[in-house]
Amino acid sequence: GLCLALTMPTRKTTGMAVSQDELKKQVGYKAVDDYVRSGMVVGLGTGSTAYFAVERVGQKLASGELKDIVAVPTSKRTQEQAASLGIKLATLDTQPSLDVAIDGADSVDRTLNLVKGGGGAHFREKIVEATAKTFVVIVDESKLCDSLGPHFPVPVEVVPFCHEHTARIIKALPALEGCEPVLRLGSAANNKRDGDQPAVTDNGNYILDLQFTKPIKDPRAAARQLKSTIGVVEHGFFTDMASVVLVAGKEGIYERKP
Ligand code: ABF
Repeated sequence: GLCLALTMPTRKTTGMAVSQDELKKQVGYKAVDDYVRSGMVVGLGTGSTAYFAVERVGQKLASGELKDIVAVPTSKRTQEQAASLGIKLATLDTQPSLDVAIDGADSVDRTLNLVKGGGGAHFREKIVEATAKTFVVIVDESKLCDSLGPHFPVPVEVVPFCHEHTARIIKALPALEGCEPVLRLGSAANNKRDGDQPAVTDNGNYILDLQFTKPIKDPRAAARQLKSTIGVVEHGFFTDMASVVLVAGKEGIYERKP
């Protein structure tokens, strides 16, 4: 349920609307301030909101407010950003359990099931975030939706070999009725199709963005059916994973918990 805990009123800036970028910064910083303590092993997410959480960890290490942080990044670009901030990096091979992971999302439904992967990093995000004791999702209000599907196309990472065959199989899955799989072109970091070649993920695979015109009735069934489809590496449904969702709205930041 929605537990409104207005914790930080959005800074009033002469009545001007607070930009989406400012909202992302506020919620990224707040997640680190509220959930990251010295000595923790932290999963660092990917995307323009998670970017600010990474920035905040770097800032607090530099100021001495945080010490002895080990971070596990969820993409090459987060790894580069964290390294540039002097954050000590590790992988799940040496850090099998994380204290906390912080990441963005593309859609958050009423039961806090997520769609992620707009940034093309959902495989590494999911393998990292599944090991975290606490998974903190950071979003601005534009990510909230009544149901998954039409709000944001669901990314699915697939093996390049016979990806058109895999797309046909996905299209016929009962729980994904009506979906239109579209091969992501151009940069893997967004679904804006800014190129004419297939996008390639950090893991060397392709991405199908599943477009929906009708709400997905059962995201958990959709996740199960995708996961058992040969050729699918990982899908963007993150069901029953979020421990808490921090939402940056015009009235301030509030938390939602399952
Ligand atoms: C990442 O956060 C991706 O899974 C998701 O696409 C992204 C949301 O992007 P942004 O925060 O830039 O809106 O974890």
